[in-house]
Amino acid sequence: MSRLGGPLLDRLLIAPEVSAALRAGAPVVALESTLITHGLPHPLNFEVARAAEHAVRVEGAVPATVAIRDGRLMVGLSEEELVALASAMVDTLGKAARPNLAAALAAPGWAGATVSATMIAAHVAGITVFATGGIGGVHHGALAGRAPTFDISPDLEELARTAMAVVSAGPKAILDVRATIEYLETRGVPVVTIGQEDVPGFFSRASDVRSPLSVADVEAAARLTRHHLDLALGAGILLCVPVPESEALSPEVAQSAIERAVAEAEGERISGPRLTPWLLTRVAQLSEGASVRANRALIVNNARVAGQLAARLQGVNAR
Ligand code: PSU
Ligand code: MN
Repeated sequence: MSRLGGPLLDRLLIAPEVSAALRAGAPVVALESTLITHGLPHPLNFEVARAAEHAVRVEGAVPATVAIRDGRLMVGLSEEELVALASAMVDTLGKAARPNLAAALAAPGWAGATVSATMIAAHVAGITVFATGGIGGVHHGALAGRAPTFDISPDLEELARTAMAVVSAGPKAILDVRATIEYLETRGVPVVTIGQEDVPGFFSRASDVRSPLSVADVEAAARLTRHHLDLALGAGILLCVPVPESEALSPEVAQSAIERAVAEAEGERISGPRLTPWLLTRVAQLSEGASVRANRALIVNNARVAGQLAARLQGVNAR
């Protein structure tokens, strides 16, 4: 299996609790931080980050929220650090992914780690389970129309090259979900949905996209993950968990807000790394906060499932 390391190892700052857990072979779950810095409004972002860490702990695993500060890839944040990250002004904050990792590490201050940057840090640290909200993917218009934008998230390439289990509620519904799933197939990334046949629709449980693989429960997901990682193919595995029923949006409500937001973004020529945060914020306004409640619920739920998965992978008995 390809393993990052070397110089990047020197950039890691692993929290004492996390490194003790890794040395002991105890379950650890990495959590990303762009949803804190760019995905959710303050102060909800802090509450959600803390609730996600708590959900991991309840399952007997140690949370390791990943972020960048002053040239270091931090793996595991203290409560004070989480407060500082969550309350920093968004225009002072970078959004670190593989393509701009060097720039983000060279800049002073905090940056949120997207899925790709978090996978890199977690992999170097020796963590195999990671929870996010929704992964990035193929944006609408990336591949179609007269002037395709080619806006495809580095998350997908990272999943193809870094061996790790990523727990999500599917690709974010602001994306072209069907194209995203096809892209992952092309790049050799297994996509496994837990508990239903379709890929979850992020804000809603349903989508009209069939999941390439599905399993009944976390136990079965853990077995498949173990098999996949043991083959050392190099790629990650994407596990998809539907948003909890109580906070799920109906597909119609979600779809109409998303369609309008996507059209407006095009009209305003929003592009690049700004696009995803812009769309999430706009969908929140158009759904009168319902999308944010769904986002919150799915992030915490994914952290819980990732905790269960990590415990099973480390051979720790389920509660
Ligand atoms: N999940 C959420 N909210 C988010 C994200 C995930 O519920 O904001 C972030 C992740 O960090 C992911 C990023 O990597 O959005 C994708 O950004 P882009 O489409 O620009 O690659
Ligand atoms: Mn992009």
